[in-house]
Amino acid sequence: MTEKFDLLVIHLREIREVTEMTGSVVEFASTESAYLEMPPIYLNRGVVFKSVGKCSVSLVEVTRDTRLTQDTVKMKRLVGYCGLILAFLLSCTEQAQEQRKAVFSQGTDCTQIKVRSPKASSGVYVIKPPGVKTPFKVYCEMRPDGGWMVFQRRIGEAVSFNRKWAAYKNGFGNLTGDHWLGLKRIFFLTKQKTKKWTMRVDLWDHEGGSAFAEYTNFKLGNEKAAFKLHVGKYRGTAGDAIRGAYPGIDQNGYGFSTSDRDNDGCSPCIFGDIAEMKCSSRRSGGWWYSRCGSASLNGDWHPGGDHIGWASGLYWQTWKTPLYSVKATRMMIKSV
Ligand SMILES: [Ca+2]
Repeated sequence: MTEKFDLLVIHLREIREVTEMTGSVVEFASTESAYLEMPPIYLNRGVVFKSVGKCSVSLVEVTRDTRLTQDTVKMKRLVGYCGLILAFLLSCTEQAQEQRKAVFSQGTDCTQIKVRSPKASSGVYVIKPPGVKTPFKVYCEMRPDGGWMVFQRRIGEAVSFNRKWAAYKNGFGNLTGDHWLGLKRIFFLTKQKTKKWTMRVDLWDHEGGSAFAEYTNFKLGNEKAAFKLHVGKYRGTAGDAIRGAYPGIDQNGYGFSTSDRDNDGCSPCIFGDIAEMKCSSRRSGGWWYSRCGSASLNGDWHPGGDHIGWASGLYWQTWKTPLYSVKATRMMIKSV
């Protein structure tokens, strides 16, 4: 059996060797990858999927507004063309099709993968939550208490978190290092009515210490609701900074804010002699700021020795002062 795809269009500076592919993603020898979906055609970089067998690939170079007339290819008008555009006509063997099914069934989330394979190790997996069209890669932290899907990690300054709404919505960074998985994906996972989710925050300081906070019944609202944060009961050693170090700054129930999307409840907020309109301006990264609140883990990362005194740092005010920027953070969820 030959499976035919209509068309794949990607932006590349040069032709790369195709190393892996799935039904919807092709991975190249470099870090680029591209989604294949009809319609629409859309592009992605830095998200890679596991190999699902060998596929024959024939390259067809096309230019803007060119229409291919081959019977298996329908060229859509290319909008926003820049750089070299290549079209790949792909066909896979039946064997590849079988392998693809195997890869696609890695699970609906990290928790399910861990239940199915109790010895599974931490690492990058492909998941496909119900109702999500395109599977995506996530980092699963496999622990004795379950498989957790990491949606935020800070370990250094390799990736800037000073980004706008679209980036926080769609995700950025490297799954095995600093990254933000994307509000859209977290929303799709946690909106499932058949499951509840526990969210865990891990924090590490510069002196070798660590602390955690766990919340039951974690979920996000949709984009219209600004991905509103919802958490249930707290337990942990870091304190409940989501609800705040003092009354009136509860982040539970608050929408997400970025420098270009203000849902922080300050218009302005008065802190001593400072009137603040946008919590994200001093704290840089996006967060569920609630009158700025007392947790902020998407600000600027600061190295040890230079980690005290920043309003822009990574802080969890029920554990350390807001002027103490922690060394590393991790946020993750598991289904229960
Ligand atoms: Ca505001």
